[in-house]
Amino acid sequence: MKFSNQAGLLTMALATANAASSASSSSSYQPRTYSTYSPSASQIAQDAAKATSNHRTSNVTGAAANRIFQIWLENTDYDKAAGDENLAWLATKGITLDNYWALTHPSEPNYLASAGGDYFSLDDDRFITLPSNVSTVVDLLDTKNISWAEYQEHLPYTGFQGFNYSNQETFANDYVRKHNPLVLYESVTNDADRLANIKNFTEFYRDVNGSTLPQWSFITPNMTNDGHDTTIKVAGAWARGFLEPLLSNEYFMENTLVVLTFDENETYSIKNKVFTILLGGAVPEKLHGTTDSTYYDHYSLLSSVEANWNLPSLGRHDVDANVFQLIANATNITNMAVDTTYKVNNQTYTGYLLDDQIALPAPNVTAINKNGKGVLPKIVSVWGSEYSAQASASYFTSTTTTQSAASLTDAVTIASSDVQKSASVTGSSASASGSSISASASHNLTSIVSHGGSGVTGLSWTSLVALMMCSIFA
Ligand SMILES: *[C@@H]1O[C@H](CO)[C@@H](O)[C@H](O)[C@H]1NC(C)=O
Ligand SMILES: *[C@@H]1O[C@H](CO)[C@@H](O)[C@H](O)[C@H]1NC(C)=O
Ligand SMILES: *[C@@H]1O[C@H](CO)[C@@H](O)[C@H](O)[C@H]1NC(C)=O
Ligand SMILES: *[C@@H]1O[C@H](CO)[C@@H](O)[C@H](O)[C@H]1NC(C)=O
Ligand SMILES: *[C@@H]1O[C@H](CO)[C@@H](O)[C@H](O)[C@H]1NC(C)=O
Ligand SMILES: *[C@@H]1O[C@H](CO)[C@@H](O)[C@H](O)[C@H]1NC(C)=O
Ligand SMILES: *[C@@H]1O[C@H](CO)[C@@H](O)[C@H](O)[C@H]1NC(C)=O
Ligand SMILES: *[C@@H]1O[C@H](CO)[C@@H](O)[C@H](O)[C@H]1NC(C)=O
Ligand SMILES: *[C@@H]1O[C@H](CO)[C@@H](O)[C@H](O)[C@H]1NC(C)=O
Ligand SMILES: *[C@@H]1O[C@H](CO)[C@@H](O)[C@H](O)[C@H]1NC(C)=O
Ligand SMILES: *[C@@H]1O[C@H](CO)[C@@H](O)[C@H](O)[C@H]1NC(C)=O
Ligand SMILES: CC(=O)N[C@H]1CO[C@H](CO)[C@@H](O)[C@@H]1O
Repeated sequence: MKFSNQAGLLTMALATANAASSASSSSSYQPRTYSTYSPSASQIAQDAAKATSNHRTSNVTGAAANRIFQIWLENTDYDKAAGDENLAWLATKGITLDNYWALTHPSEPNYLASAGGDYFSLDDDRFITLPSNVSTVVDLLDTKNISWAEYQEHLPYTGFQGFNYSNQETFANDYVRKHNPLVLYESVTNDADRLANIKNFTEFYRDVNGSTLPQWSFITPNMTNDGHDTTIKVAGAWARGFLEPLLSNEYFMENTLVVLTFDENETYSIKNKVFTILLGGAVPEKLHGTTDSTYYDHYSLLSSVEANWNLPSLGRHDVDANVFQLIANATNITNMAVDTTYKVNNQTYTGYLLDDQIALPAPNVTAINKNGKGVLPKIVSVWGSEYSAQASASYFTSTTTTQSAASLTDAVTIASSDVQKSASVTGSSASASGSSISASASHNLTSIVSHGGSGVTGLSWTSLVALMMCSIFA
């Protein structure tokens, strides 16, 4: 979606709100601005000389794995990926997750959500940052000194925060910020020591060879290798070429769980399910070549990390996301069955990053995650009163409805996790007690925004309610 569409949405929503109600306070409208930091190659070369890299390791024992590494490929429909010969080969070395879902379109919101437990209503790939009071998975890992790093192919230097770094000969897309989840959060980028963990592939091989791999990492191949600017054939060949030697590297393999996934499905009109494989030494050989059909989505990457190391939560969608069965089995966690009949996950809910009048959603500071832990104490102290304010302003949290999702106007596009997502418009983003409660609590805040195409579709009366609610918070 182009920015003009968001502006269009805002104007349209405001016009409707003004016409309908004096509760709308357009005077509080403050456009948010973001950096567009895109340094030149010569500036980058200068800054590179000053960059320092951490090479930290640790060995905090997890329930099912001592390392969890994720590798993200790009924009490929499930069947196309499953049909690729190299990915099919990799599948014989691990467990295929055939009911794993991306969250929305396009790329950046999916990456954003994988680190922070929400995509905050982002529906494009622009330069955004989340303020320093929004926590991520690294705040959780740090509670136990579990080492972490990111490896971004062709990141020009450790800690680079620019928008892109293109191939300096062809100027083709190479490294892009939108595929780098942690760099989107000021809680990471404001801290020089954390930035020193945001590294490139040269540093990855240094860590493999020097036995300094971290226990959590996020690995992004460049725009050629991840399939974004190429094809699934290229991405599949890259994935096998990258992983095959590692799968026989004893140091790399030991107690390691690798999650190979895709950010999103390519075709927007179909279900946004993505091909995902679990690999590595943490996967018992007897499960090689098997399929796990439990419902997962990108939030499972957070809930599984929390369960594996018995960590507190972010109080967002990480709280009740299903945990990879491998880890759930080791921690006696029961996963939820999720009805995907009406699920598409191809549209973004209205909220913070789409509408400058909507406040940052507070995490649910009272939530308990799948492994029975509360929210990270630091988050509770920062967000506690904001959560109470948002929750009490949300009259809808105490009302219930017998309407099923399917009977609502927008219902075909709303399945349980979409409905939960919509709750975060006013901050009640997560519920440990399952989807039904948050679903019944939040229908009135559900508004759906279309991607791509021309103009805005699906804007409903419910978004008006959302807008009125936010003028209360503004
Ligand atoms: C980590 O500790 C486990 C025991 O919990 C041990 O088996 C393993 O070799 C250690 N791994 C590393 C990389 O030190
Ligand atoms: C983490 O490391 C810091 C400094 O290295 C230390 O002070 C702290 O006690 C450690 N915390 C845990 C939970 O091990
Ligand atoms: C990777 O990062 C290191 C450390 O900042 C830098 O020296 C190196 O040039 C980078 N390598 C590539 C291939 O970009
Ligand atoms: C970033 O991308 C733009 C547009 O493609 C390109 O002109 C520019 O050279 C790139 N910047 C770097 C540092 O590669
Ligand atoms: C991406 O990385 C590969 C090496 O892994 C390299 O051959 C290719 O040229 C890179 N893509 C771009 C656009 O630089
Ligand atoms: C989302 O998927 C539904 C169902 O296939 C389709 O009707 C709708 O047009 C899609 N939306 C977008 C923005 O592609
Ligand atoms: C989890 O446990 C169930 C029941 O014992 C078993 O069938 C399944 O294979 C296990 N799954 C994994 C991924 O370990
Ligand atoms: C899981 O349940 C089994 C059987 O009740 C018990 O033996 C085991 O200790 C439990 N494991 C954990 C991690 O709670
Ligand atoms: C927050 O989580 C608690 C505990 O599960 C739940 O009872 C409550 O309904 C949630 N709050 C909201 C606003 O969803
Ligand atoms: C979080 O930070 C943003 C941006 O500075 C601010 O608008 C918001 O009020 C803060 N929220 C809390 C609960 O601190
Ligand atoms: C949603 O709003 C409608 C119209 O204002 C109201 O009748 C209904 O009770 C509300 N439902 C919930 C769940 O709050
Ligand atoms: C074209 C294609 O393969 N798209 C896939 C996207 O994901 C859904 C699953 O929800 C598959 O059914 C489609 O095949």
